[in-house]
Amino acid sequence: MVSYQGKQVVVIGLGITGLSCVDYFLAQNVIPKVIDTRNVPSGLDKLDKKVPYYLGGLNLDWLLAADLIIASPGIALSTPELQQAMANGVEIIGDIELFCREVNQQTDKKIVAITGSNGKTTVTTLVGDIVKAAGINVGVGGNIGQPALTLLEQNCDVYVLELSSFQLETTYSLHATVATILNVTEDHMNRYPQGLMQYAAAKQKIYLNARYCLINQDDKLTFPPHDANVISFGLRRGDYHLSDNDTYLVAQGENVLATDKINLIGRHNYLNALAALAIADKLAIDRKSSLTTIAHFQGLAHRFELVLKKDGISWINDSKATNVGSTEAALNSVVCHGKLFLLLGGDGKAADFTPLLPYLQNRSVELFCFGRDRFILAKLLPESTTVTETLAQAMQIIATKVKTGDVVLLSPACASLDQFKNYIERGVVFRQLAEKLTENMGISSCQ
Ligand code: UMA
Ligand code: ADP
Repeated sequence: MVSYQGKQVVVIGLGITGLSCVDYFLAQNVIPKVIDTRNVPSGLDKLDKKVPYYLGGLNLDWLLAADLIIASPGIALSTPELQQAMANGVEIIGDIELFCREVNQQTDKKIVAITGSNGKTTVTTLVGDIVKAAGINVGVGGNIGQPALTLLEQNCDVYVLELSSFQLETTYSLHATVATILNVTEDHMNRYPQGLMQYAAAKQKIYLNARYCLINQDDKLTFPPHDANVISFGLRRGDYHLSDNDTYLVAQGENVLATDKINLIGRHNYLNALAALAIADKLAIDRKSSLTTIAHFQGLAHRFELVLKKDGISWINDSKATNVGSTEAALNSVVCHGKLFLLLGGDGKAADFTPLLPYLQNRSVELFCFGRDRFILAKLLPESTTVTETLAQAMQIIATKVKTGDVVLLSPACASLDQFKNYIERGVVFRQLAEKLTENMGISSCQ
């Protein structure tokens, strides 16, 4: 274990990351101090009684007296107090840096590091499944919801980490066997006032010291800034790509899997499958085993998930589409022989929605806009839009209009937090309403 004995350590953030850091230090008898700007942070009741804490603001005296500050991903490095501590020479790192320093001590361990604006959780889960199916002891964590430090006790041979741009900002010692940026489209612009390039630069840190960099051939922002050992995936080009008409996954020139044998739906998910296969190949996992896992992978809930097909009407829950890029992917993938009823809405995080326009024009589509940014969204296609306050109101109206061949797609392009606890709750509401409303339809059509 890397030793921090004798150091004054301050952990900022008392969420799941902060708690995992506190546990890590307590295990080596270092008692950190904890700060959270929230008055009642989520992890407070789980904090060990012997750990001093300060809530409701940043305690500058503690910060300036520290040897080491561990910043949780939810706190921006640009926060003035952190800038002041940095200027005073205090080292500031994140939980992923602590994790990497530990793993780097053991030469036989491998890290797969996955970032991107969209598809991180899908690819991370799929790679984890592939590695596990190959009989290798694997730990899956990071932004996916399992703090990386909690994986250390499992003593895995391969760690598959989903990393956010926030986590990468405070990471310096990552030496991934394979690192990838799946794609870069606008998100979290509230944390990146200088715009997309600043956000992309944070993501680029994933490639530092990587043995292989897996890039998206169709997205220049995923290319490493320095000379690197590059492999690529893409739609029609790259080492791993799709055949014409998207019928096969092609790996190094060979058709390896027919897409109609894959449970995942949507072209973006075929790209995710290609990325996962490329990673698995670089981990020297038996190709046949990887392809079997890819074919059987069911996908994750709330991500372009067909939750109901009844009376020829498809209801697709893509509640995890919390930015414009993910809704673009859904619109690119949705197959609709009738009318598309698209539900957009929530907190747009100051995004520009106009990239959605080309996917909506010249198509039989009706928009239903709800939530905080409903009026901004309604400007996309005013003549074909109904504005309602809530998702439920929108769905009530849709239920009176849908016919066989139509698709109802919740792919909101916005965060859910203005009206829901999270994207999961929003997706559950959509599914339940779809079931309830189609139940009524069934009764009326029988009468
Ligand atoms: N916060 C404060 N004051 C503080 C510290 C945090 O107000 O002093 C706020 C943050 O702004 C945020 C919330 O508290 O709204 C939680 O922040 P945190 O850093 O304590 O978060 P954790 O609970 O530790 O969860 C974090 C990731 N959260 C964020 O990056 C905001 C989780 O990703 C991740 O699963 C977890 O670590 C384990 O690694 C969530 C996320 O939304 C799912 N990530 C973003 C995304 O996917 O788009 C990047
Ligand atoms: P993340 O962890 O990056 O948020 P998820 O796998 O949870 O990614 O998917 C989030 C949203 O992005 C979902 O709406 C999903 O359908 C969409 N999505 C998944 N993969 C891609 C991709 N490769 N490109 C664009 N959108 C994608």
